[in-house]
Amino acid sequence: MGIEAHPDDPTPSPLLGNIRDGIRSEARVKRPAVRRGWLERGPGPDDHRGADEFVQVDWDEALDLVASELRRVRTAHGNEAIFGGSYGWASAGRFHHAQSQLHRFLNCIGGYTGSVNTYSYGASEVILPHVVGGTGDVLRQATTWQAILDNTELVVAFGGMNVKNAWVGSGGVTRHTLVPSLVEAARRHIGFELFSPLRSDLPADVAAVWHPVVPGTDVAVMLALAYVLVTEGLHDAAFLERYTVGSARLIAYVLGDDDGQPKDPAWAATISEIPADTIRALARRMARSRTLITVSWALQRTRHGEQPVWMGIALAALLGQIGLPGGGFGHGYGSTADFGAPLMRLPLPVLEQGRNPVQTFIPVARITELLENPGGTLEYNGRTLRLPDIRLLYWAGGNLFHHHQDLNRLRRAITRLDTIVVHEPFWTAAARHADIVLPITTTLERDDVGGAHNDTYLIAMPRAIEPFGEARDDYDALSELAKRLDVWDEFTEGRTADDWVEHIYERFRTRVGERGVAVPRFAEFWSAGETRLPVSSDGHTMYERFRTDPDTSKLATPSGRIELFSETVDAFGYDDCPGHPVWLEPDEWLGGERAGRFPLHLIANQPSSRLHSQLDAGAYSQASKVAGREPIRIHPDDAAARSINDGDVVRVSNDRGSCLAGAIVTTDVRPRVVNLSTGAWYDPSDPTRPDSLCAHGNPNVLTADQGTSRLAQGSTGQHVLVEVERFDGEPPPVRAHHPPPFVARVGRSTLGDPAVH
Ligand SMILES: Nc1nc2c(c(=O)[nH]1)N[C@H]1C(S)=C(S)[C@@H](COP(=O)(O)OP(=O)(O)OC[C@H]3O[C@@H](n4cnc5c(=O)[nH]c(N)nc54)[C@H](O)[C@@H]3O)O[C@H]1N2
Ligand SMILES: Nc1nc2c(c(=O)[nH]1)N[C@H]1C(S)=C(S)[C@@H](COP(=O)(O)OP(=O)(O)OC[C@H]3O[C@@H](n4cnc5c(=O)[nH]c(N)nc54)[C@H](O)[C@@H]3O)O[C@H]1N2
Ligand SMILES: [Mo]
Repeated sequence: MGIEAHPDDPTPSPLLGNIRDGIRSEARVKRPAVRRGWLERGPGPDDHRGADEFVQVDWDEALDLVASELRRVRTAHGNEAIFGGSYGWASAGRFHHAQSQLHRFLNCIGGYTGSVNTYSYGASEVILPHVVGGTGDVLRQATTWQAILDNTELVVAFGGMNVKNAWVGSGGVTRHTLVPSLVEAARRHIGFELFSPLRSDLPADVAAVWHPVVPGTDVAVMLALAYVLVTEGLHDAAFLERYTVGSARLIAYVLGDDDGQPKDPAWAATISEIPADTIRALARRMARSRTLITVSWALQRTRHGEQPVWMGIALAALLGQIGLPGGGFGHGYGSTADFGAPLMRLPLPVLEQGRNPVQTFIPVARITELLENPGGTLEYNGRTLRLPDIRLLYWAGGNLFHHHQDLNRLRRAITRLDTIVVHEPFWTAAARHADIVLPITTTLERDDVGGAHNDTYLIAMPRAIEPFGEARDDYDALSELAKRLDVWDEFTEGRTADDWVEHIYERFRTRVGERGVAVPRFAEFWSAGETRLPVSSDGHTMYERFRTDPDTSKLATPSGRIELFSETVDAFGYDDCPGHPVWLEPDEWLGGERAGRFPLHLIANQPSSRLHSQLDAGAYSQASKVAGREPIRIHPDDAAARSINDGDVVRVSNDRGSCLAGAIVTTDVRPRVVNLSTGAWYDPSDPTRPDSLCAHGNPNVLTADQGTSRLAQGSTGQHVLVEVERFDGEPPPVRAHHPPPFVARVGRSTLGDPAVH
């Protein structure tokens, strides 16, 4: 098998280097498998999940078991006892999108308890509608790179624009353009001010001024910038008057009128370690330049993550440049590949999921609380959610032992369940903690059509290799279950997978046709291999129309304007997210009490060597490991104080858990900050213990499972306080990419082969 980049891609993604050997790794699920304890004792609470052996069974038996268990749970507890949130990225392809498939199936059988929002920008999804009336403009219609290159003079980037993140885009991306855009920006002498604990959040070719801010304190810096603008008369009062509400309340807070503490540069300096003079000079420069303020998604994946997003918008409003070409606010540059690309604004082929009759849901990152607290309640965005009693967890296309926080707590929480069903191509930790695992094909093993918002190509994705082992498509597995549960007609509508791919393409063709865009018929598209879609706007600036006419192009907020004070949010009465942006001390930060016990701030960001946990066994990801473990970057001063040398195995720990990692000593991270990215497959060295050391370096054994605030309840996985020490002695082996132990079934021996492996 060979992997080649698209000929039109100026800078192909190095992550392609994971596919070839990753896709056929030893970690593939070959046959359906059932956890031994579940097979012997039936459904029910069990603390052996993740430590038990598996019994391989044939597809018919596995499907019969899943179908009868779904029937039992539905009858005994109702459909709301099935959690089908099933969060995760799965892989590219519009039809075989695992989550859509599962949701459609579960809707056919009466519904499920679901989840809302994402781990990516869970806080933004809830705060943005209160502030600017929705998420679409900010997250889907950002100011394009063309507008930035042509107009912007200064980019103030909180969290930077790390090019490693732009190697991927949700749904896929054909042309990777962040690097050429940044290079061109540097050529045009656009200034970059990088606020980040990591220098690598902008590439070295961009001569950025690096402000190594204390993690979690950007809001203090933003408030102090606002303080300088207001006290020196540099803010745009006319803009505030015409386009915003609540600026007086925010300004009173900035000046310290209500709490006696002016949010001046000296105050911010003590919190953020950014010198007061630097803040003052920057504020003045921002006021005299066409300035774009960007906030990376990472900043809101932290405690009080609503605040940097809200305050970033407020700061841009004070400058009065929102809606001016290349000015204003941006949230996601350098977070994914499509950000700042020309706008397309076309519908894509989709698989309809149907309607879910069950009303219960959680904000996605509250999964552990849901399992721990049946019958309890959860505050969320002005509501009190009731937490149902979940008996069956059904996951397809995500890895909750990758994405969720405080994995030891999650492991305890899943012991209460009756059954966990996971569809997976690989023996990930999620699969290993399941009761029934169905082997699923990867993208390369099936026909599909690929496309993404703001990507200008629609791609035919013909099967490139044969399905591995007994792997089947999610669609096949669910169709078989649908047959057993008497909803086959409804689920399949009588179509094969191939029929569906053509069907969703043709429906897309009709829908874009209604907008005057002609694309070829399916057969022609399929044999050409791709079709190009027209770009609707290349030089777009976010909120241009609103700025031109705020009365006819009102925002969908209660006031129709940007809300710097929100009556709605204020009325919720949340002390962790009041009515205007504020500085709130996080629980885990270098200035807090907890730093006395755990003195290093760990940044658990996205990995540069893979997409989340996917294809971790692939060559590019493996080449990044240090001493066989996930690399942790540490400043020379912090390393020296702990006698840690480059290449050493270290133990990273706090009171929630511990893991091993391989040290890289570098001045790319600021002192007292360490960086261990997510995605090393969770590898408890003793799976029978609930708090076992992870031998491989998964930071989610350390992170806190706590919402951003009662408003959004988003994930806060980006930040955690830890201690790091050199690990002397023989480190336990990394076994995460081996399949779990298999045994032959005891008793009833209807099985074919006894255990292999
Ligand atoms: N500490 C910390 N944690 C984080 C974050 C952080 O910043 N810090 N970031 C968070 C973010 S933003 C995200 S988006 C999440 C990502 O979390 P996930 O999206 O859950 O992570 P992936 O590793 O992409 O998991 C996708 C899984 O789907 C499987 N898969 C692929 N194709 C198919 C298919 O066709 N069918 C089926 N059934 N399965 C398939 C893959 O093998 C893989 O195991 O992680 C979050 N977790
Ligand atoms: N290669 C690769 N690319 C990816 C992904 C992947 O897994 N691999 N995942 C994709 C997904 S699902 C998502 S949601 C996006 C996520 O996009 P982001 O959330 O933007 O990405 P991260 O890498 O988690 O964080 C970006 C940077 O923010 C900085 N940062 C963290 N905390 C702070 C802080 O308190 N202050 C400041 N100023 N900076 C801080 C960190 O240095 C970090 O490198 O990435 C996408 N792109
Ligand atoms: Mo994400």
